[in-house]
Amino acid sequence: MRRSLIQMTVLGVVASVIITALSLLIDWFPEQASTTADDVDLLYDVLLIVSVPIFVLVMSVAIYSVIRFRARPGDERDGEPLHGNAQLEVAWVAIPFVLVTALAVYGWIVLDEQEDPRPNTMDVNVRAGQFAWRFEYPQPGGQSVRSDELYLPKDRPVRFRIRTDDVVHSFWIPEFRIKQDAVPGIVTTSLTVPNRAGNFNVVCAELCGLGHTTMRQQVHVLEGEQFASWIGARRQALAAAPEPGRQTYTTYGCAGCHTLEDAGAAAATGPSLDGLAEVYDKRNPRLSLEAYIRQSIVDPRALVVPGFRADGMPANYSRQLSRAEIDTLVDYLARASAGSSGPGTAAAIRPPPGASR
Ligand SMILES: [Cu+2]
Repeated sequence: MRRSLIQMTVLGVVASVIITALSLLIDWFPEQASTTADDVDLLYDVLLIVSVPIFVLVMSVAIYSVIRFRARPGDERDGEPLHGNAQLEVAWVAIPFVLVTALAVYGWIVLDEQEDPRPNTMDVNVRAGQFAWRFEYPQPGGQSVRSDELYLPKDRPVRFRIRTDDVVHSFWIPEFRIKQDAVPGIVTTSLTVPNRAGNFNVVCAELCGLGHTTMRQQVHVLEGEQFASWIGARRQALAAAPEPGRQTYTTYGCAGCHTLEDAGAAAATGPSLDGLAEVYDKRNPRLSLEAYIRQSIVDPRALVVPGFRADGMPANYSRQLSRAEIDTLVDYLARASAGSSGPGTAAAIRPPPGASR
C-alpha cells in the first residue's frame, strides 16, 4: 500500500512538471499591441501554473488507481469496506475553494485595471450586424465619421461603445487582448490603450449565423499625426457633403407623411417628427431616441403612436433601405427632431435613458 502511494505520487508529480513546462513553452498568443496585454498574458500563465499540475495530478492518481487496483479475472469480491475520512474531505473542499476564490480576485483586479477610466479617452461607436463591423467617430456637431475599417491613434485610450443591430456578436481584438459581447438592446463597453502601430484583426467571437467566419476586419493603429490627418480628411468630407440623411428622408417618401421642419416637410398623415426628441420616451421609456427611431422605421407596427393607424406606415423599409441608409436616416432624424440638424445642436438631444453604461 505504501509503495503504491509513493509510486502514484512520484508519477503524478513528474507528469505535472513535464506538462506544465510544455504548456508554458507553447506560444499561445499573437503579438501584444495594448498596454494591458502583458497583464492578461501573465494572468493566463498563472492560471496554467495553478490548474495544470492539479489536473494532471488528479488524472494520474485516477488512471494509476484504475490500472493498479482493477479486479483480476474471477475476482467476485466487493473490495474492502470503506469509511469516510473527515480530514481528507475538509481538505479537498477547502483547498479548491481557496484557489478558485484567489484566482477570481486576481482576474477581477486585472479586468478592473483594464477598465479604469483614463484622461483623454476617445469614444468609438462599434456597430455589429450580420456579418460586418461598422465604426463611428462622434463629432462635436452631432454627426459621426463612419468607417468600415477601424482606425485608432497609438497611445491614446479608447472606449468602444458596442451595439448590435440583430443578434449577439462578440467584439474581439486578439492583439489588444480585449473581447466584449454585443448584446441586443444594450450598449456594452470595452477600454484599451493601443501601444503598437500596425494592422491587427477585429474578429467576431460569437457564432452569429452562416456568415460568422467572414465577420473579420482590420484595425489600423496609426501614429498620432497620421490619425489626425485621417480623421481630419473624413471630417472635412462630412462637412462638405450635403446632409445625406435629409436626402434619404425625401428620396424614400418620408416627407410625404411626416412633418419635419429641417427637411421642409409639412404633412400630417403620420406623426410629426418635430420635437420627437422631447416626447419619444413618454411613448416608450425603454428605448433610446436612436433605437426608437430605428424601430419605428424597420418595424413600425411595434410602435404605433396613439391616434394613428397601425397600417399607415409601410412595413418594408428595412428591405427598401440599405443598412447604411437606415443608419444615416436614424442619425439625421435624432438630430433634426431635436430642433435642427445644424452644428452645435447635439447637446439638445438628451442622453438615451439607461444607455450610459
Ligand atoms: Cu458576429
